[in-house]
Amino acid sequence: MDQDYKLTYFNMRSIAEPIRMVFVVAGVKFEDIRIPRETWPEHNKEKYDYGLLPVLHIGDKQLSQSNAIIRFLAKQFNLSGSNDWENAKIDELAFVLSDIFAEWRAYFIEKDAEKKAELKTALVKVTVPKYFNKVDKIISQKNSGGYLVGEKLTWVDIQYANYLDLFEVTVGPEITADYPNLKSCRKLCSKFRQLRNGLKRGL
Ligand SMILES: N[C@@H](CCC(=O)N[C@@H](CS)C(=O)NCC(=O)O)C(=O)O
Repeated sequence: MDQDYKLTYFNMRSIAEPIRMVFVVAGVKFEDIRIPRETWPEHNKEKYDYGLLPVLHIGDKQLSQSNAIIRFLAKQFNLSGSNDWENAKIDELAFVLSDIFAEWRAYFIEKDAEKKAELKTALVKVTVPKYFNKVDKIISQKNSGGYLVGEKLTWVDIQYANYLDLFEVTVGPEITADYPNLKSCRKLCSKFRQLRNGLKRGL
């Protein structure tokens, strides 16, 4: 019998979208529960272990923390690395993205126009190059058929496909312009829009 997966988050992409995409890529049905942000204050948060989303329910079990959820599902759906070393390199690249995401988030939620412009410059000119120059070089030196780690699609390809797109949409195309290998390594990208079209909307 199929598992009964329910993923609960807000009606946004953010940290839940790669998890949703893992389901879509794996062709596994899930219930995509989206709580309107404005109803969250009245919501019964106690039913979630830490009062935070996303949460994955499988029957009466629940799993919190987006990174734990995506790793668990990737393992279930054969979207992990082929050995411990590949899984460690996948984690390394995922943590790179988490570091960038933390600064992107500060930029994204900033309301003051002047501060926002400063955060954008720091993000595009300092933080992103610090990491992506290296990731771009790693990819250019490996002959992997276009995957970030190993020789098959893994969840970190899905993470990068999602976040590169999110950064471009919310910051501007300049944020990824200098990383051609990273961009071309978006193995999923030709199918990316199509995959996202399979999901509900929400930035
Ligand atoms: N490290 C956690 C972060 C979870 C988190 O902070 N979720 C936010 C949305 S992105 C949330 O539920 N906020 C609601 C609140 O703080 O009441 C993860 O990756 O799942």
